[in-house]
Amino acid sequence: SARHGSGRTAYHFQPAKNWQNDPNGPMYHNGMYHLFYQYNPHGATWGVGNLSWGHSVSGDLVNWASLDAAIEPTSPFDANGCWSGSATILPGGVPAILYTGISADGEQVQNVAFPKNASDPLLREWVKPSYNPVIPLPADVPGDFFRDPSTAWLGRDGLWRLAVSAKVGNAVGSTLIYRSNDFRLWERNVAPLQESRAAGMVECPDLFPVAEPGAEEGLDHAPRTGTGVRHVLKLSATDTFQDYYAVGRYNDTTDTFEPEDDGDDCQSWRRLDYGHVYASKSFFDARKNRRVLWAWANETDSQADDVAKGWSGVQIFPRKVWLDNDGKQLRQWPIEEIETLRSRKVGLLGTVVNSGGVNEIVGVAGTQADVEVVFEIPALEGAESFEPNWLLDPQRLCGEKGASVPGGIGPFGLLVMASDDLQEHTAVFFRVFRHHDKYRVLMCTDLSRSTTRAGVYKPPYGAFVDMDIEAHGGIVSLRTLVDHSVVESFGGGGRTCITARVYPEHAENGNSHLYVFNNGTGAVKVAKLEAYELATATVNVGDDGLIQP
Ligand code: DQQ
Repeated sequence: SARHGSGRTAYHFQPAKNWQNDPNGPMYHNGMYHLFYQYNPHGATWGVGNLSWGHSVSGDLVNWASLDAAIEPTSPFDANGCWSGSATILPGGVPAILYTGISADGEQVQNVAFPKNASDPLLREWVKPSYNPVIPLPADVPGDFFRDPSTAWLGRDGLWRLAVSAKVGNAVGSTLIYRSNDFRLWERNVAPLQESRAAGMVECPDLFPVAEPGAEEGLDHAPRTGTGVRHVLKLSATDTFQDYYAVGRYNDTTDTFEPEDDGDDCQSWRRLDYGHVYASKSFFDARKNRRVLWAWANETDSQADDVAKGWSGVQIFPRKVWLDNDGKQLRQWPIEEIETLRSRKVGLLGTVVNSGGVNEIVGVAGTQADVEVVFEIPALEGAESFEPNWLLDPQRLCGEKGASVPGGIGPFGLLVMASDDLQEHTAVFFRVFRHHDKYRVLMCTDLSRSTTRAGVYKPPYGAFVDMDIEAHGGIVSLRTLVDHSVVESFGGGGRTCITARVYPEHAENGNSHLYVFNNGTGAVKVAKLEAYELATATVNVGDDGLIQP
């Protein structure tokens, strides 16, 4: 069908057609979720000058109704585009939007917008006060390097703060703080929140507090006197087109952020996802007391393909994020509402996959699936030994030691989006190495066989899973969401995430298979496997009746 042709997704967020990029201003307000997004209403490419804020609402973060664009480039302070920004719920419950406008002069400035009618449950119309921009371009920042205001928060002194990305002077990836007592007049703090001197320009800053290690609830931005609260700073780096985060301490007096275990350059921090996502943004979901993350996953076929199919770009399935027990890394997990889409289920329990084994998981449609596996390694001693320089480039290691290269323990994992003859498949797998007296777990998504089509980007993606597999009894888990052209994987309980876009030829006609495989020398046990077929969600197909707060 047209819906599923060319990799169109069934339960990931997409507008009905055209280009989308960054998620903007996600929020929960009056029983309704809102997602805005960078949208070109005129076509399937990023259109300089016509970026608008697309707008959709949902009662459950799964099914979405599309509304008219919330903000369009119609004013002198945004005539050349309405770029990324964030929502803030003001005291009293009325939301405000802060966003970057590309002015009639081509300069990046920060603007504010408010609901026209705050009692409209869908917040359909937004007004841009004529006093915009609220933050003009500073004298020491070039005109095209000042953008992406964050959600604002109140300090203990009663002043608002927001973070915004800038290149200050020469090639400094700075995140600036502005303060205000009325949300209208903003003053820059002398010190930046953070500087990544080795990075050219950073974008889309997201600063948020996290609960104590291991606690899964989210925190809002309420001012806190406690000293125990850690914060996470996420930055998107233009040099690498990747999202990085550090766990650290935010000082609300100096308005500065210090990573706890990482250096100053964000490009050396952990990545939110070791696949293909960018410009992520989180929000506090007061309905379920959790922090939810969105991110853009763009196409990896050609621009001509995008024009032909009439759309480009998806959002990741929303993820809950929290601080791991180790206090150092985030854990990410698909929000539980995905379970409302689960239909057919098949499972395995205690199956041993011997060396060279490829077991098909029969009974669920392999194009829309949610697969959770718990692998158990009976004997870790069989692990290959690890060469220290491999630490530097896990992605390369995944390329050299792909799914078909035998090892000691692993490669073992899943083959998804596989054709009848296995000519096409995407491999998501682990390999375990011994490094002195420790074990290292490598996670890979290998796209080299994902499609027989030419002109598609098919890299290996990879990263280590920061966990002690020995202390975990030789157990490592994998969850993979498959949605036509999206393969989104969560290794080690969401410690390492890899999102990939795939364009298998065979899937155009429907039939796709799922397998568990093991190309290691040692046997691997599937302690538990549950695979669910997922129903198609209602995503921006215009059925407003479905959306109930
Ligand atoms: N995309 C927006 C910018 C942002 C960039 C423009 C990140 O505001 O910096 O579409 O993808």
